[in-house]
Amino acid sequence: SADYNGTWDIVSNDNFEGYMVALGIDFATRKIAGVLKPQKVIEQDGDCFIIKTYSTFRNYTCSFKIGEEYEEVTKGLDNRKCQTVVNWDNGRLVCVQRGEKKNRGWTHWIEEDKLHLELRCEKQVCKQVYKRS
Ligand code: RET
Repeated sequence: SADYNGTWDIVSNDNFEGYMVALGIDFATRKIAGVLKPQKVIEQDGDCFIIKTYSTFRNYTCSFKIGEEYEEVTKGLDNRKCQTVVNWDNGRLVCVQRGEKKNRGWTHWIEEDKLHLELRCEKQVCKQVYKRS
């Protein structure tokens, strides 16, 4: 299926504010985070992933193996603990982050050499698109 490896630069970021509000991120942090142009560096080795989100303000790394639930601490985001699992769905990476927040998770997919990311929390959906760096 899809090859996620590479460095990806954000080109659009729709409703990141709504997503951050749903996570309970404070006003000052949201104002800073809302204007960032994050970059993703993805290292994929079969079913093992390391996904790094870099920005001038804060970075976030997660690493996982498909189908293996792990405890994720969303350090520097909303600082919660989630029971997280990522599965394949027709080339898409579908993540469920079980914890205090309902309907929390994300989906990554590649379409026409663009990396798409949908971030979900409660009733909010943030949609980001990245191009190859
Ligand atoms: C930043 C800056 C500080 C505030 C917030 C951030 C959001 C990061 C997010 C990362 C998502 C990563 C994913 C990785 C996939 O494996 C940019 C670190 C809120 C939402 C989905």
